[in-house]
Amino acid sequence: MNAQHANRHSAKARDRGARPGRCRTNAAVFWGLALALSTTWVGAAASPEECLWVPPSWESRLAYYNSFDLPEGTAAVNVAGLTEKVKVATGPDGIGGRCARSEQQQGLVVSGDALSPHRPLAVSFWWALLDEAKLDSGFGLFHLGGGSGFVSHFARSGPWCGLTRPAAVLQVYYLPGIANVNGLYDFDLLGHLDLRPNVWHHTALVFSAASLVELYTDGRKVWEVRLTGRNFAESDGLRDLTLGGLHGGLRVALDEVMILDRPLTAAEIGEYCAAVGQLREVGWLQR
Ligand SMILES: [Ca+2]
Repeated sequence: MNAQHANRHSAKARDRGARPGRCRTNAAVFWGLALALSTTWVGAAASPEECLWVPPSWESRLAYYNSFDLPEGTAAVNVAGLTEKVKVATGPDGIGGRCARSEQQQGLVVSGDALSPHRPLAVSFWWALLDEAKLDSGFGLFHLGGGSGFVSHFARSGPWCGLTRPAAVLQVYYLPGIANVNGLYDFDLLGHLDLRPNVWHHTALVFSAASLVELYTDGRKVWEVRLTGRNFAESDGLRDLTLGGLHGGLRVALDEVMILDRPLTAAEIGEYCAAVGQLREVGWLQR
């Protein structure tokens, strides 16, 4: 069955025509090997030619996808109609091909009603620091706001929180009726994650049942919280998403940003990260 799926996907890739040869070849190999690594991939729905790097079982629920490989960093898929609020600069050396590589302390900013976590939502992206992390360093990865409060994932050090090393935090704050969450889940991120410049990591935020927030780093669940007080609501106005670029200090490169209108499971995220990691190790993905 896996071989059959791999062949079907390779045929699809060939039919897509205008894609540059290197990318098309890599994509066919990529998902051929990914299928070999997993027994849970399912057949792909029809998709734009730019979706070659998206796991087949994710494609039909893809609301937004940006690999930063199209001219001017344009999103390949944006069926959610998200507004891109900041023009991202792109550069080489992404996890695959080009990446968002802003020289300013500003990340990717998209906005739209589809981002409200009162509905199922998953955000998957790769990131790498562009600057050397130090003991007083901080950087932002995920910030969903726009209303009265926010959901934010970042690393921070400094006297504001009594921390002497960069700590990893996921906060849910200032949403009336929801108890504030200060998910300080790793007091020494620098000691536990390779934060050297241009080392790529994967992050996924998964929202389900309007009340459960799960955080994954490099394919492994590192934290979760179930809201107390009430669930997320549309009236919270959470519709502005920034990836990278907040909380000062270090610049963050981004690649392969995917937003889905369904939760991703731990198995799906783990398999995706394992496939990408193994293919990079054997040199199939452009470094
Ligand atoms: Ca890319």
